[in-house]
Amino acid sequence: MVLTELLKATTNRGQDWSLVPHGREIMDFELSEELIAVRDLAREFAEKEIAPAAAKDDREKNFRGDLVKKMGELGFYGTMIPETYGGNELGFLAMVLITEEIARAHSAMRVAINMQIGPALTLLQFGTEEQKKKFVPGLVSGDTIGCFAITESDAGSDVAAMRTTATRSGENYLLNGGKLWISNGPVTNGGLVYAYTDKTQKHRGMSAFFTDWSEPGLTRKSLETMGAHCSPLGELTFDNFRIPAANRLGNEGDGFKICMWQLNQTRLNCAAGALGVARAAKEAAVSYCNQRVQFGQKIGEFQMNQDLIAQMIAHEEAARLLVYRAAWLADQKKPNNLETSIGKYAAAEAANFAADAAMKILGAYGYSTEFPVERYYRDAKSYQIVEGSSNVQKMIIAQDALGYRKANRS
Ligand code: GRA
Repeated sequence: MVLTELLKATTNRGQDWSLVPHGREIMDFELSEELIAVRDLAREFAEKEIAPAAAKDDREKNFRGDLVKKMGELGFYGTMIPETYGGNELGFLAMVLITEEIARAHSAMRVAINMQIGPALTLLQFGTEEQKKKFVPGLVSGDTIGCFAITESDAGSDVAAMRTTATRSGENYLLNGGKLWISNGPVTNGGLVYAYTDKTQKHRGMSAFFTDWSEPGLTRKSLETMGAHCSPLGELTFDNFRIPAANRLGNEGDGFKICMWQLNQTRLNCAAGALGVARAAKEAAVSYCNQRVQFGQKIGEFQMNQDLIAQMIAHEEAARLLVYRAAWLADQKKPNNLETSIGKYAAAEAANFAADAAMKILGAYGYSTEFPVERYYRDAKSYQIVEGSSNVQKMIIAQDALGYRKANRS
């Protein structure tokens, strides 16, 4: 009775309440036709163009610049960017759907999306009109190979511990120091870099810059890692590396907040990538369970394997809902830092659970480098490390709950 009155009071549509059980807008878990079409396009591209070469590309550590360009032509980097700058404004949820499909085929190719959208979105949010016109379209089309340089040898989770400095010299800044573990570092020709313009100020002394990396004073070194082999990773060293003052984003001292804002967007891409790996590992495990016969029966009939499959699915589905919620909030322009951290944490853990479970189910075929599960296992690990480790996400979530520091600040 009370609820009936409440429903009547919260709607003025005058439905016949006896026939309409909910009587007002209900939560909607369906994707729109538009988003389904976006997802299907990305799936088709990933299955036809990325998946067939994934094992070879991983083994040979190929950087697939051709595929990076094709994804740009398809509009995959433009979903949060207005048409004026070459985008399509399909939204954050569209980005998440595309990213999951790409990562399901080959996780390393997902990184490429993040390297384009990270700088593009940050320029859009904090850049001048001139900076946006000059730099965003190239990132959206894939003509510019993007990156964002935050991490240093002694500054990983603790971003404010970075030591790179940017000293004003006439119409330029001179950068000194270095960045480590920078995705696309060896190949980028346009990205963000964060440095201290005033080291005495800690968080408030950091500034953000966009550079085409073409000036002298930059040394690049390629780095090797366990997974994500097709995503070139590098160390950048700056010796009086020049960046025009006109390329600074915001004011001097805005860098830390710009960086935190940027990480909140790019974390969502990582979360979506982790969903793709979780799904790929689960699909491999289910398919193998239905083929492999041991002790006279399909191994899917063993309850211990059913236990793993059920847990994989529950973790993956829960993470997907959380990631979709964060993306939906972003599309509604509502605060979503907390929800993004929850989604990123859940998806990274789901990917690792799934890769580990798939390895157990496939046994030697999982461990073998001739089959993809060992690649999922290696690539899944990255999601517990990049864009704020699982521990950083847990810290953000717990400290928000405990009232120590609010997650939704921007
Ligand atoms: O009081 P105030 O005015 O000085 O401001 C403080 C705070 O309000 C100040 O920063 C502000 N702030 C924010 N402002 C807006 C903090 N967070 C935000 C925010 N979200 N929005 C200092 O705040 P604090 O809380 O004292 O900062 P902290 O303790 O130094 O750091 C916080 C934290 C640990 C969360 C942060 O450093 C962090 O996120 N660390 C993780 C670093 C990370 O994610 N790195 C990723 C590197 S890039 C990468 O992994 C590439 C992967 C590529 C791929 O695979 O796609």
